[in-house]
Amino acid sequence: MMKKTATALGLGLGATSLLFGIFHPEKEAPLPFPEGAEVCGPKTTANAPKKKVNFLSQDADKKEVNLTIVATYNADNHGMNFNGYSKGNAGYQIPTGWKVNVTFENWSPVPHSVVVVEDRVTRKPQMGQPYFDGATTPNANLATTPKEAKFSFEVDEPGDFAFACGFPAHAASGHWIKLEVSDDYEKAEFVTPEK
Ligand SMILES: [Cu+2]
Repeated sequence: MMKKTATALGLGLGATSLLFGIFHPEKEAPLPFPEGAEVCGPKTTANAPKKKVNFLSQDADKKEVNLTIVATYNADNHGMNFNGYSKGNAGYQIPTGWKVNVTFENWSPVPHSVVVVEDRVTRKPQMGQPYFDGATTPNANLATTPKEAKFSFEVDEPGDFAFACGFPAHAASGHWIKLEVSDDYEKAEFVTPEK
């Protein structure tokens, strides 16, 4: 517990900056603090996204789902996260045969991208080509992806896949979330450890 004195607060913030300086690979980049946020402790402020995003909307009759996938949504995994999650600890479940429209955003000055691969590929240093036709931001493996990109693809086969960052070694460092495709799902869902 931090004492509520100016000195203790100053020391606490100093120590926090020092930690970020050492462990945060994007220390050149401004952290995604929400504007006007009160600094009341490093954990909450560092992990707060700069704005709330709707990660999923769908039309079950049309068998179509719209996803918003944000790289560096918050400070999780040193910014190497999608929608605040990393290492496959959250992800999308989508019924087989649906059309998937992705809006990708990168909120970090560090290059990131997204490409759909089989989940085991996330352990490799390079992601290679997308598993489904068109399921990638442009030039994902060269990390020249723009700040915002849209793409669509069809999940025409069930299986365990991943939305992975194509920047070399990022996926192996945990920059991926799950994409599970199954005939058993009746609708699409964004599943997190909290629900
Ligand atoms: Cu990345």
